[in-house]
Amino acid sequence: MTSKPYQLYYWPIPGLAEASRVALTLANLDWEDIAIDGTMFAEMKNDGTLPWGMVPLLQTPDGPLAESIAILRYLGNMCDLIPANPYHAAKVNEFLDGIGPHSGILDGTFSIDDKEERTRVREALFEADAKGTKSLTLLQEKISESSTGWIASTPTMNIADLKVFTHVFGLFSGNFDGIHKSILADYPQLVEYHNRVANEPRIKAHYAVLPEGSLRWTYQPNAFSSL
Ligand SMILES: N[C@@H](CCC(=O)N[C@@H](CS)C(=O)NCC(=O)O)C(=O)O
Repeated sequence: MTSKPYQLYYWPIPGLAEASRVALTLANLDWEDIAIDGTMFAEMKNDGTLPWGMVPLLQTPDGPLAESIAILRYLGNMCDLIPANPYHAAKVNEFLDGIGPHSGILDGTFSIDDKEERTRVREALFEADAKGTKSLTLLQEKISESSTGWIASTPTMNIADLKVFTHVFGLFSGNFDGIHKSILADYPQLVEYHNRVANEPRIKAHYAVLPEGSLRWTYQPNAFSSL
């Protein structure tokens, strides 16, 4: 077992844990990214390690913490990505709560075993008026309404930006059959937002060096410059 004070348990993909991984690094915490597999997940679920039976889970020196957004809020304090102004902080919370249904855009597709069927169902999500299209359209609108360029109109980047950035652009990594990066060509302001967050110095440094074949290429500057 690890001796690090903080341990993040999740599947070896960005997914619901990615914003918290970034926050752990930006907070300069001594942490370990623990990639679970199906066997480990079943064990953790059965032995009561997972408070709500799901991952991500963060083990902290004070005890376990579940729920991806609760984890992100906890870490947000430590990496200085929660605004001091109460209204700004509340707007960040509004976005973190509001993004919930958007995070589950692919729910129901993971259990489709047949690859062709899974691909077809996911492609349909991004047809006109379908769930994925509505989600990206709304998020683009929210970004366009921002007075500062950061999702919740805060003066500087905040944890809601970590969440929106990792969620939206994680969709297009190639990890999900049927979700093609060309979809983003219809969302120029989302791509502009991508460049803003990806070029934020701490984010840029975080993703500067990636292992061969990493799904996280979608978080690097200019990832979507050729759509
Ligand atoms: N609301 C939870 C949802 C977590 C969630 O859906 N986790 C999935 C993995 S991405 C899971 O553990 N699924 C296993 C199960 O439901 O048995 C959060 O945001 O942390």
